[in-house]
Amino acid sequence: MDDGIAAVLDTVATTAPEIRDGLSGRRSYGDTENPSGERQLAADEYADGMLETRLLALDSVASYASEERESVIASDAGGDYHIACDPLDGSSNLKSNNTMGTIVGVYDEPLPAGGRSLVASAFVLFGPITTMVTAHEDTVTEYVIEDGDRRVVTEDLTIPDDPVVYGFGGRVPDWPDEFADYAADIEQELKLRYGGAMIGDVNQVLTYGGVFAYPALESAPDGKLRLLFEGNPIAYIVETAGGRSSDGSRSLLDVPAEEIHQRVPVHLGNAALVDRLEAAL
Ligand code: FDP
Repeated sequence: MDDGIAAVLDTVATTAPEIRDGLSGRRSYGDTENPSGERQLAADEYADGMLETRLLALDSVASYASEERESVIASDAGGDYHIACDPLDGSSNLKSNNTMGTIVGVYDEPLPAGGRSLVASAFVLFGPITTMVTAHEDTVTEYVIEDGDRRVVTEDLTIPDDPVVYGFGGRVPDWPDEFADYAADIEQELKLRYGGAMIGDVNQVLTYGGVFAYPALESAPDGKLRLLFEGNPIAYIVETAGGRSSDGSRSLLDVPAEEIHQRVPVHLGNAALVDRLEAAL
C-alpha cells in the first residue's frame, strides 16, 4: 500500500480510541449547527477537531473536508490526498448510547470530487467493541482496535451471498410510492435491522447480507445522507466487497459531485437486491 494512504488509515485507527474515550462527557447539544442545518453535539466538534489536526499534519494529506465544517481546509504543505470525513456518523445515537462511528474517504482529486476519485475508504464502528473496515485496491479488511493495536479479523471481507437483513431510513409516509412498494416486498423476505446510524446499519449488511437505504423522500428528493462524506466512502467499501450501490439509477460512485455538502439518496447491499430496487424505482 502507498505510504501516504497507509498513514491516513493508521491515523484514523490510532485516533479512534481517543475519540471513543472522549464521548461520555460530550453527549449534550451546543448552540451550533453543521452546514446541513443539523444541531451539533460537543462530541461532533471534538472528533472533527482531533481528526482535522492529525490528518492535516500528514505529509500525504493536501486537504480536509468534514460534514461538520463549511469549507475545505487546505494543508500548508501540500500532499496527494484529499480527505472527506464524517467524524461521528449517527451521532444522535450518543444520547441513547447506541452504535455510531467515523467515516473517512481518501480522494486523489480536490474536493468536491466524484466517487471514482476515491483511492481508499474506511469506517470505524464504536459498538460493544471498536472495529475498523477499510477498502483499498480491491480488498476489504476488517480489524479490531484494542489496546492500541489494529488486528485483522477478516482478511478479505465479502458480502454474504444469502441476504438476511434490511434497514430503511426516513418516515414511511414520506417514502415515494415506488420505494414503498419495493420495501413491502423486501419486508416479506428479510429481517428488519435499523439502528439509526448509517455506519452501524451498513455493517449489519456487510456482516449478514441484505440491503440498506436512506431513500429519496417526498419532502427531500435528495434524501438525507451526504455524497462525499457518507454515500461515496461507504459505496466504495460495499462495491469492493462484491455488493452494489445506487442513487436509484446508477452507482453512487458515478454521481457527479457538485458541492461539498450535497445530499444523495443512498441504497447499498447485495447486488441482486440493488438491481431490483433500480427496476422498481
Ligand atoms: P445522525 O443524524 O445521527 O448523524 O447522516 C446522519 C445520520 O445519523 C445517519 O448516520 C443515519 O443513517 C441517519 O442520519 C438517521 O436518520 P433518521 O434519524 O432519520 O433515521
